[in-house]
Amino acid sequence: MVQEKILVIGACGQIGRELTAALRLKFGQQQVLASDIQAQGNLSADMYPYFRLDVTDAAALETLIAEEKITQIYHLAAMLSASGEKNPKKAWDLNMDSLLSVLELSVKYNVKKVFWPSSIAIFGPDSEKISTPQQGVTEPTTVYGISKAAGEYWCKYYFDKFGLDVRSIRYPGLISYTGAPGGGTTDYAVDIFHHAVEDKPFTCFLKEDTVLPMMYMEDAIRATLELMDAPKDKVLVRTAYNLAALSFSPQALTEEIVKLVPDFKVVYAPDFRQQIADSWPGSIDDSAARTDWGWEPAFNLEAMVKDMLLNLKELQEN
Ligand code: AKB
Repeated sequence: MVQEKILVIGACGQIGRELTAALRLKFGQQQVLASDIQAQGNLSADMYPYFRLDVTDAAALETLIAEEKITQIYHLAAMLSASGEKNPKKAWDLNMDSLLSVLELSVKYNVKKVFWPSSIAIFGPDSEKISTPQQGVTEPTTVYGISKAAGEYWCKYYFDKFGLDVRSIRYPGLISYTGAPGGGTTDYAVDIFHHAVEDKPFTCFLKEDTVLPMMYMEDAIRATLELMDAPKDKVLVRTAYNLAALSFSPQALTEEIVKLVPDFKVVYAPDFRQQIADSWPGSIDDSAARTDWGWEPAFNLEAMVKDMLLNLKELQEN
């Protein structure tokens, strides 16, 4: 049996840290190579083996894939929705060029499986708002969303044309206590917890009634591993799977936090991210993922809030 050699690109990001750790538990520390643009200086010992990689440098990526005989790639590096609007061309170049390099090199070096994350950002103002279907109107209005929508079709193209086994999920907003997200519209739902444990009031950049689809990181990591483990013939969607767990507004999240941190206060000061949030769905129909590979979320809002506060308090105390 061939031993897997897995490359995680964007391993220092919010998903990357936890996915790298989960893959190392499953495949062994030395079998999973972490890579990111970050220099090695400040990395914790558990990030190794680690390679500094600028994923837009296709030659460096090729050397790494060839020399390390990579069999699977998880390509997570991207510029998210809010940062992308401040720097549209850079977001497009990073998000698209890197994906095309990964797809091209995976075919060239016979990489067996590729994971690439899509997002609910592929949907736009004309998409159905409630239980947004797997297939239907997308029409994204952010550069990030456009890059994810185009990327989905590139993934399908490489599957159809070259048989590359590339799999993808449309992640909702992800909530985690280990790594902070950077530059997203759903980031408020992580920042709010840090303020709550530090006994500081929180200023939310979205309106109190803005409902968005969200997911606890533990569920997102499990979904990713389950999709990648699914038999090839069960992965029927070759663009990206809709995936759902929770849908809540800043107000509903605050009410749940206040049950455990009674003095916690939130004020609302919507900024440019409100328009992005307003263009996205409130909830997602993930029946294809449930039917094809058995997806089922474990965390509801109450369980997630409890777990987040507990873990952040523990981190604060140590
Ligand atoms: C963002 O807010 O940009 C991301 C996403 C929903 O893909 N978290």
